[in-house]
Amino acid sequence: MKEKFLEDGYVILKGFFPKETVQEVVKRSKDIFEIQFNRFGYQEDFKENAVRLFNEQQEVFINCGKMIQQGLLELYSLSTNKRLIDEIKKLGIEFPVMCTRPVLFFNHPRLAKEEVYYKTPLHQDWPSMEASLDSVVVWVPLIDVNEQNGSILIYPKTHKLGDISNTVIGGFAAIENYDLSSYEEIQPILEEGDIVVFSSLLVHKSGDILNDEIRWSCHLRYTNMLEQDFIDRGFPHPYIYKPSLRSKTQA
Ligand SMILES: O=C(O)CCC(=O)C(=O)O
Ligand SMILES: [Fe+2]
Repeated sequence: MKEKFLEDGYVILKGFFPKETVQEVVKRSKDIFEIQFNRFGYQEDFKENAVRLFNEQQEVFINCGKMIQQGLLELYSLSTNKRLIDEIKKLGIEFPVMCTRPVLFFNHPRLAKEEVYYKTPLHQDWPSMEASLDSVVVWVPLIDVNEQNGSILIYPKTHKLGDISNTVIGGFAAIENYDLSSYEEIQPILEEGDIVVFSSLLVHKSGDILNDEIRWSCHLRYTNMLEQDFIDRGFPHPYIYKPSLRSKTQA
């Protein structure tokens, strides 16, 4: 499997997590939103309530997202799952460390101010991570995904091109005007529990959401502390996490 991973730049592991494990991540995320829906007396289904919160209480909506991103325990459990870490090690990441916080997406056009917030452009993750050259992304759909609800699009073997990003779009190291016509484009059809592990240099983007569903997924990124190039670059970490002290500065 490692040879295929190194050759294609990705591997799909069917049924890797029990369905209940990934369902729980969605449920607990929704529970956080529900607390605010209740506060405002919203009584529609989750999607309608979320759209309403987004339109009427945007800061609260964003804060719910931040709390989930920052520390939803089920999301962290998934990221540190022993079987997952063992699998990553088998792919050659001898000493994996999470080089970004886990990312959780709940994508829907009506839950975003700009397209890039629900649909990532063609990009590579590596330039924004600056992690080891063999660093990996674990893409975990939290619902069944397909071409209707915007499953990820990946371009096998493009990791061998190195860093080909040439612009930044919404924080993503995007690729514009690059001829990828000789590469295959695949959009995996995946069920809850399936995962895709791909090289952080693999070119990918979000699919279009053609139905009206919220597309839930999470993305976990691991660097290899023992990769020589990463060691020689002194373990860069380009992410900034800091408090805003807003209540003081706005007083
Ligand atoms: O979930 C997706 O559609 C793509 C997400 C992604 O590429 C990223 O977060 O870097
Ligand atoms: Fe990405």
